[in-house]
Amino acid sequence: MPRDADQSGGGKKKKVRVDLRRNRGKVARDKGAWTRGFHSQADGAHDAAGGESTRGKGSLSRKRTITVGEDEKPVEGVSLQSGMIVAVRGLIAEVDGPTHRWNCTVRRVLWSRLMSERQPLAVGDRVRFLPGLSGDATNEGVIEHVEPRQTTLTRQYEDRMQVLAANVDQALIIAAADEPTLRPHLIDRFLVAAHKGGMKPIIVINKIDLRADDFIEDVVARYDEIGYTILPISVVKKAGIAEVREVMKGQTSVLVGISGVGKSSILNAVDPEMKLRVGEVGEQSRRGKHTTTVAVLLKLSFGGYVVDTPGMRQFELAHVPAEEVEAYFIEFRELIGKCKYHGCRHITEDGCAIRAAAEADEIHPERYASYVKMMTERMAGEKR
Ligand SMILES: Nc1nc2c(ncn2[C@@H]2O[C@H](COP(=O)(O)OP(=O)(O)OP(=O)(O)O)[C@@H](O)[C@H]2O)c(=O)[nH]1
Ligand SMILES: [Mg+2]
Ligand SMILES: [Zn+2]
Repeated sequence: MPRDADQSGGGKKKKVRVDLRRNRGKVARDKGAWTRGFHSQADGAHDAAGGESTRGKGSLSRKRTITVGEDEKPVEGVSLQSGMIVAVRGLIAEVDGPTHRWNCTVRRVLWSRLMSERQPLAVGDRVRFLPGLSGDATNEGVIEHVEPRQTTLTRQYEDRMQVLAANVDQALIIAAADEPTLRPHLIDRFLVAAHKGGMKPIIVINKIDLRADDFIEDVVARYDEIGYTILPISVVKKAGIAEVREVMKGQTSVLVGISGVGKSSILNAVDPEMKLRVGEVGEQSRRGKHTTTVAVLLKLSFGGYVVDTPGMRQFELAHVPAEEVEAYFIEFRELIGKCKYHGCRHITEDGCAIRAAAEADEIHPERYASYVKMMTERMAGEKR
């Protein structure tokens, strides 16, 4: 996989080759009946009002005397319903059911188990819940069961795991050509997380109206050459929006990236029915403000679903063991097993095929540097 040698020199501005290719290897997965009845409104934010606390042994939890197994048998004429979590706000999960949206708390035993497994509920989780039994509380329920996840996008955040989205097909990793500064290492971290979680990554470089020089071209080329779909776009110039819409169509996607790269702006551009709040011009760069505050699952008017996430500053990969990291650098794969030593970590070892390829420019040196940085971090983390 040779890399164009002439892409690194010169600071002269020139137009980025907007080589937008079709999304390869689309997986059309049947989401099942329960996803088809989704509401299109994004804003059903009823917030935490009226929910039963999942904490404490107060009168609230004692009021419900019915116990329910996980077998969906009717309990006093009420059976569990299926739904998908579209937002988690504090202790309340908003769940889209077959007919409407529910505000659900979580059965305390289930909550305890999820916490002990360090698997809090996430947007995209498929759940079964007991609809509210008290007469007028028609949109309140209690989650009794969470289905095993097909995919997860996870990061470590302040000593705990945060699942940003569950059961999505693909992660759209959003970066900006500028404002905030493009950091390819961060793209590499999101790529590792997407591969670890079992979803297909697609890279989007927004704001090419602000910067489109050799550096941007090199970044686009390095991912394109190893087989990723990478889309250089501009919401402001309305360039590349149709291609983003095309990769999202019929899929469930999650948008990730640091604050201010334009995740919400992109969604508003691909689907004008969205009307998500976006940051004021210059707001993020001055104050580091986060415009989107919770992850929400939204229905796309042209087919498919998307999770808009709040931008994050860091992306810790504590859930990825050091020995797995090499597998998530896709251009390393054909060289794995060709190093002199079994169990080579590809950092300082003699006869390392991957290090040699990086030195020969066959693997992009910055990709290799990203790998070394993540490995060093992971190895230090595992010693602790
Ligand atoms: N120049 C330029 N600015 C853009 C473009 N796309 C978005 N912006 C601006 O970038 C800022 C941030 O956009 P948002 O959509 O709020 O970014 P976000 O990634 O959703 O941010 P968080 O919700 O905080 O994570 C806003 O001022 C947008 O108007 C673009 O293509 N070019
Ligand atoms: Mg946003
Ligand atoms: Zn090696």
